[in-house]
Amino acid sequence: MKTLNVGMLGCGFMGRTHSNAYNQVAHFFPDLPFKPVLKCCYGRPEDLETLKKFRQAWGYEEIETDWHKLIARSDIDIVDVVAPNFLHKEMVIEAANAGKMIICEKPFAMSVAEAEEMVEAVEKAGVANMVSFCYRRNPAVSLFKQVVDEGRIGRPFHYRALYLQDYTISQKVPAGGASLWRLDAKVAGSGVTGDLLAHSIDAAEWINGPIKRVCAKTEIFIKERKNAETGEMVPITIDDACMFLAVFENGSIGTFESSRYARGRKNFQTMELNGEKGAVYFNLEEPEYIQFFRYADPSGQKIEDHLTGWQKILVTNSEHPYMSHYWVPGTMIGYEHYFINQLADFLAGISGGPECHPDVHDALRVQKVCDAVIRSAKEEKWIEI
Ligand code: SOE
Repeated sequence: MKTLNVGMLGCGFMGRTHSNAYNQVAHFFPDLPFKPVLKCCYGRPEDLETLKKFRQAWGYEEIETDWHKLIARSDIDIVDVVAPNFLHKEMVIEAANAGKMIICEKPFAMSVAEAEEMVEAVEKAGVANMVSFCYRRNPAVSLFKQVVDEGRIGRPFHYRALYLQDYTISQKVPAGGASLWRLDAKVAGSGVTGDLLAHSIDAAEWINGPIKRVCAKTEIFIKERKNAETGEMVPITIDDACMFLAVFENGSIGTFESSRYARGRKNFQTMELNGEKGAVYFNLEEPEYIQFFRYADPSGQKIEDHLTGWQKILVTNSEHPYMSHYWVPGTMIGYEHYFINQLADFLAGISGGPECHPDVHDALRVQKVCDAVIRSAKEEKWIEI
């Protein structure tokens, strides 16, 4: 087994999900020829106490408060970027120039222009890379794609995606600091479009192919918030909510909706595809199921009318994606396993297995759709991707 030394750039929520994956991956995917070693983690000097606790909790050998130094170390193999969005570009480019393998959290970049520069640097360096759109690695979402790829939906007509949360409804929620940097446009780039809809767009393009054009409406419900770090009232410019219509290259049409003001919804994510021969539905609040409506087999043979109906498939059999690596059929896995699965796919990719996606090119595609959505809302017109 070859060791792979990891340098983690960030020590927040995503730092935890990624660190757990490095610690767990060899337990569940023992055939992979790599053993990740949590070598060093980075946090800002002002977050030193958090960084020390993070190191202790996940078992990093060392800490670093200057990320340039961490990237420059000759003993680091993988640079894992889980810092706030505005840092992704610099970190990814510097890591590529240093010849490191790169794993980067979504949204990949703040804009298409940034993403293009990052792709160019990664291409030039020829380093292995993956962008973390973790929900693809939910076994039920993977089965959703498999069912579509097997031709069981037939000609697709409608793609429908929701991604709803409600944690910013109160005026008292500040902008900036800890996880609330997501409300600060300078740090996050966009609001729900980059933070939430990027997941929905990635899944949609993976399952249903490229989006051709979009028409969007965004809204900011609370226009001013206190900045958590300075205490000053600051204007809010990120999109609190976003809805858009999409036309896919395969001729189907889609609707996407996202909000942080959907009272009662915490991390509510659904996707549905309706086609000529069938339909598939996924809801993250029932993460181990897909629902499948069978109207006709891929051959065109119609199901007898009295036997048609929605089937709720429990995706825990060892024949289902990823599940043979876990427990016995009928037992569940959770959110953290999506990160373990994606890391396993990345490690399989660098050891001669199937090429790992989403890579920086797929992430650039998502960025193009996100930028087009924001532009469409601003200009109040359809935008071609
Ligand atoms: C925001 O609240 C957030 O943490 C996103 O940044 C993640 O990408 C999403 O999966 C869960 O919600």
